[in-house]
Amino acid sequence: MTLTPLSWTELEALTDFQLDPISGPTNAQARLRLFGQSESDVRVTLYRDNHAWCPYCQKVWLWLEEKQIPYRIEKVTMFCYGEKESWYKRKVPSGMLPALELDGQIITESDDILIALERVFGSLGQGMKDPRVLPLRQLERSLFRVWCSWLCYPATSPQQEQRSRQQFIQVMEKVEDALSSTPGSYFLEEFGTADVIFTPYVERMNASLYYYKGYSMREENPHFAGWFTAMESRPTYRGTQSDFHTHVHDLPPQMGGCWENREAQTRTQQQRVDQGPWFGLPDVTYPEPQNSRQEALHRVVKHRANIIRVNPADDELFDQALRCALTQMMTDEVCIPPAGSDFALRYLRDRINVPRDMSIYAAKRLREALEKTAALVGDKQGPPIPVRHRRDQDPTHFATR
Ligand SMILES: N[C@@H](CCC(=O)N[C@@H](CS)C(=O)NCC(=O)O)C(=O)O
Repeated sequence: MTLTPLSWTELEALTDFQLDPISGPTNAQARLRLFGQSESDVRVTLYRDNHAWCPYCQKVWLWLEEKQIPYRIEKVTMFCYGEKESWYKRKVPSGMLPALELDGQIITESDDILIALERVFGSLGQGMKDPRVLPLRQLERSLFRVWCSWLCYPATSPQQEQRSRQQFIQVMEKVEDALSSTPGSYFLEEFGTADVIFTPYVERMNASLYYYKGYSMREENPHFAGWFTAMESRPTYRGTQSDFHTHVHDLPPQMGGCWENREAQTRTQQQRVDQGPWFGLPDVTYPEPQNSRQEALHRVVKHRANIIRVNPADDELFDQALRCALTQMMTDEVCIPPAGSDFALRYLRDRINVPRDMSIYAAKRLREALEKTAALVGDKQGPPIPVRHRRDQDPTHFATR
């Protein structure tokens, strides 16, 4: 059956999604986290990026969530998305993130932040300076270096590309050895600091190597796959987890460029990340929650005015097209959008940011509905996603009006 798009009021009635940002599960929208304690117990403020993307912030975020330390969150703009807030530059002149205020004292550098937090609140499993954690921290940095030299520098020859790949795989074998040397899935006997330290960059490696190099880190490395699955069993990690699409398009401006190889596998995987199907990608393997559509709908309904305003298409045309996509997502019925709205729907499809806007499965549902609806009227892609900056995601377009 073909439907006319539901009205915003009708759409709103189809979602009862609710999230308590303060006391509910880990989420990117919170400005305060209490874990059952009172506001007067808060000793910590985390200054983090608006986009919930910064890997060093994710490390501290995950640690605070795992330890259930009450904290406030202040969000700051990263350079590649927009202007850095002047109040933050007065506090931290370099503008770098994360920073942490602990009992009124500002600390920068994510490792120093974790060490300072450990001193006050105790360590998460084995701590930053534990003799078993130190070599794992070094291994994480080695993996980071070989990842950067493979991904972020153009290969001058196919042989050099091959060498960089081999160097990455060799360090990855050490990660596999480390993970297989303990009985459980984590780096040490119990989940702890070492797992938190590895999380942000291996998540970004998994995404970027899949997309730019045709290499599926999660599918090629069984112990790493087991570790990832164990991480995904933790609601804390799920709340911070991003998807392939967000990472592969956020990384180039942050890293100064990501270089793809020319393999057919790479092309296929790029097509899949950019245009779907998004379900089944190795960015997530835990089962989809039942309310992912409701979550996506709730988030769009809440921010619809800004979403429509920043879209390059005419507001009225896009309003109707967007309601068509949401109608399709909620009813599974075909809803034909206005002619010429294909590029506008794909503009939004390409700019859903996980976990800033919504969780990973909600984003897959929304990307899918936008693409299916766009395909009914054409194959025009949205404007290309910039690679030198992401000012198309400038938070001032969303926050201040
Ligand atoms: N060594 C620092 C690195 C922090 C860092 O590189 N932060 C980046 C974001 S991932 C940053 O703040 N860049 C400035 C900006 O993008 O605004 C740490 O561990 O905290």
